[in-house]
Amino acid sequence: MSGGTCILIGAPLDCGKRRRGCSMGPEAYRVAGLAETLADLGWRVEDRGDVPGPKAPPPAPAGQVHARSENIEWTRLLSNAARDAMATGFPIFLGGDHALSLGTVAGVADHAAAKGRPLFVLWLDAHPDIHSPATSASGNLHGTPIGYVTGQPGFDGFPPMANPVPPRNICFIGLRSVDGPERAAIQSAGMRAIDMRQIDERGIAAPLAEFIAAVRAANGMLHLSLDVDFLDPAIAPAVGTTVPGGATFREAHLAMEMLHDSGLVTSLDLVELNPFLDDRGRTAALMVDLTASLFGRCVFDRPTRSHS
Ligand code: EXY
Ligand code: MN
Ligand code: MN
Ligand code: MN
Repeated sequence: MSGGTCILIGAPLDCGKRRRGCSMGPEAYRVAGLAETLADLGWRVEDRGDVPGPKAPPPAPAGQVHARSENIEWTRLLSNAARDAMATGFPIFLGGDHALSLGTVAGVADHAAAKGRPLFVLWLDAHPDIHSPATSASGNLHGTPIGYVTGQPGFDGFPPMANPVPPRNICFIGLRSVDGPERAAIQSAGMRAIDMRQIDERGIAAPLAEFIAAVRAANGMLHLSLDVDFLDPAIAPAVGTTVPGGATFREAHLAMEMLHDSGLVTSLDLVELNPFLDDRGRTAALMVDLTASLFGRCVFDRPTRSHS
């Protein structure tokens, strides 16, 4: 897996929640050397700069999902950017908070549908982000992208999902903070939901390998959405929604290495980095390091499946 074109797209979306800071995420990845790291691995890198979306409005009153014009505009802009980038390369969206995935996954899903292939989504996150505006207690849109991309009702004003992702095509790994309505939604839809206890008991390799096998069997395309809070806060403090007991450095790298070897990943979100909360850039550096493992950095090469 090298020699293709990575397309960096800054998505400084910062209005999916109240705490500010994710708007500085795209530049932090650039300062941390993401483009140079990918080029060193043999990839052509095209940095398209930041999508010129609206600045974050003042925080909404508590309990109101940030389904306001700014987020709706971001969703439209990012789905267009995703569709466009998928046509010529491997888009890497530099967040920005997880509300950016309403648009990125929608656009990638449209591309996959045009190709006649199913889209699968791997959600590496402490949270399933499967709320809809009707179930969200916090009113924060970054807790709803999976609700939106699976076509749940309640996203009034947002572009309708033309190609909803089937819940069976979604795999959560790293869960350890799940609200009541989210648990109900996951269980009723029979979604793949790997919480940290399963990782403790089975390791990350076994459940991830099962999901990879399902994607391959379906000739699927795979969108990876990596939330900083998937990682243990001790190694990744720069995120506003830390939850103790996250993935270790090696669990995270093993996941990336396995995904690289699968050859199935075709798009990536890096989300929720808040440089304002970082410790001398070490979280940004770790996210770049993990991206390097996803794009082929390894000690010994292993046979990589032909890329989709
Ligand atoms: N489930 C909680 C809520 O909906 O407010 C917390 C969501 C955190 C979302 C971060 C992006 O992962
Ligand atoms: Mn390779
Ligand atoms: Mn998230
Ligand atoms: Mn999260």
